[in-house]
Formats: sequence, structure tokens, C-alpha cells
Amino acid sequence: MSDLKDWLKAAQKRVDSELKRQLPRESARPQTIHKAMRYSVFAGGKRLRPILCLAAAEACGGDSEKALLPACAVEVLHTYSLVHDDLPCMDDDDLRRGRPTSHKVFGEGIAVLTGDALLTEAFIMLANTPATKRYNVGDYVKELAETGGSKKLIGGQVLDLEGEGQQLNKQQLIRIHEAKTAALLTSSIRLGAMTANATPAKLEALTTFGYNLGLAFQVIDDILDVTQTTEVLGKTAGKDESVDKSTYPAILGLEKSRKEAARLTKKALGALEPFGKKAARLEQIGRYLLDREY
Ligand code: GRG
Repeated sequence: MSDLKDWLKAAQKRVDSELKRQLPRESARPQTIHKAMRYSVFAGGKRLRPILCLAAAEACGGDSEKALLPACAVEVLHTYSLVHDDLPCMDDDDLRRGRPTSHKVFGEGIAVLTGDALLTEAFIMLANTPATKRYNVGDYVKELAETGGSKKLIGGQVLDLEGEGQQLNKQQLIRIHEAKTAALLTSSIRLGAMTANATPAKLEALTTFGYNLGLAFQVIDDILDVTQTTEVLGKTAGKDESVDKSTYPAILGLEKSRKEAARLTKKALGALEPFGKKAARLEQIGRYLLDREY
């Protein structure tokens, strides 16, 4: 476990220093937007999506260095979604990752533009990612654009908005989590694998892994909302998301939610079998995410 924790810390550090290199400097004009972009990107996130991206490249026998740009791209796209999700017209949250949200610090207009700018930066990073024999920049862009689009992240947010104040059933909840959480985790993993020139069969197996891990992650997140555990991937998670929506524990109860998280994690790990030892990190991360609750 300490070996995993050291590896996670080192991966977080690599991602952070690449993000620092890639994002426009705070001194670049207009300074406000660049300050706001960095404020939200360097706010203490766990870097789960980039870590999965790097580990997936390793699982496919690739050099994780080549996965650093897509790793940063998925993190800045994730940060955009959080900045917009916190806006008064969405969840209207004052705190994110334990700090005042972007619109609280910079105002609503700048927060909207910060999200827009981060989304755009993600695609610049992908455009600069080297092609492999099987995959070109167009493939990377399509992967992330489809996930960020109206059928996945944005579509999930629409379902979430429309379901507000209603008691959703399990199927409706799964549809939201597939779109809001599992899709980006899956694309993070797929992009890492693509930089390692993964075969279509390996990409397919990792899609199964990412989908089930993403759903498990969300079930565990919902459980944590109830049980209030704070230590996750070595970072202290702020208790700053609303809990009054439909969640797994609200629909299934805590015990069944725990069983569901374990079932989904098992299914995710099963998909890693063809990778053998190369997928050790992905496997450890999957187990670690499940264990963070207990
Ligand atoms: C496009 C506005 C817009 C929204 C898209 C992804 C999304 C929908 C909204 C973000 C809010 C949210 C609660 C998403 C569910 C996924 C999730 C558990 C996000 C938190 O991810 P962590 O725990 O956060 O990895 P850190 O802070 O560690 O990066």
C-alpha cells in the first residue's frame, strides 16, 4: 500500500508540474482569466483521471511520459465541469475542494469564461499529443469531445438538472452517473492506452474497466457523502457537494450500496485479466478507491 501511495504522490507531482508548464502563465494578459484558471486547476484535486491515464499507458506497455499531455487534458476538462457545475445557475456551491468556488472569488462572468477557457485548453493539449501507429490527433480529440458533449458529460448534467428535487430510481441514477462520472474516467483510461498504441481489443477491455470503475467510484462517493470520510488519494476532500439529491445510499441503503460498489469493482478488475502484471497499478487503484470507504 505504501508503494502505491508513493507512486500516486509521484504521479500527482508529475501531472502538476506538466499542468504548470502547459497552462498559460498568470502574467499572460488578460491576467484575471489566467489567474482564475490556475486557481481552480491547482485547488487540491486528487488527479484521479490523469493518474488513470498514466497507469493505462503503462498497462499497455507504453511510456507514461507520452500520456502526460492527455493526462493534463482530462484534468483541465474535469476542472471546467466543476467550475461550471458550481455556478449559481447550476448547483450554486460556495465551496469546492474546501476553498471558495471560482464565481465566489472572481465573479460569475469570469467563472463562466474560466470553464470555457479550460475546456478549450484541453483540446490544445490533445492537439499537441504525438500520434502513434494506430491513433492520430483526430482520434484523441474525438475521444474527449464525445465524452464532453451533449450525450455524456453535458447530457448527464441535463438529466441531473431535470431530476432536481425528484426521487430518482436506480436506473435513472445510473444513467446520470454513466454520463457524468464513468464517461470521463473511461476516456482518461482510453486516452492513456491510445498513446501506448493499444490494440482495439485492449482498448475494449479498458473501456469495460473504466465504465465499471467509474460507476463504483460514484457509488463510493455517494457513500462518503453520508459517512463523511475525508482522506482520499492522500488529499483531504472537502465536504462541499450537496447531499440532498438522489444518491445510491438514499435509493438502496448503505449496505446494498457497499455491496454494489464491491460488485462493480470486481467487474472492473476482471476486465484487466488479459493485461497480466502490467495492469498492477490500475488494479491497485481500483482496490484503493473501493477501500477508501472502510
Ligand atoms: C459540463 C457543467 C457541466 C457539468 C458536467 C462532471 C459534471 C457534469 C459535473 C461535475 C460535478 C460532479 C459532482 C460530478 C460527478 C463526478 C465527481 C464525483 C466529481 C468529483 O470528482 P473528484 O472526486 O474531484 O475526482 P477532485 O476534486 O478530486 O478532482
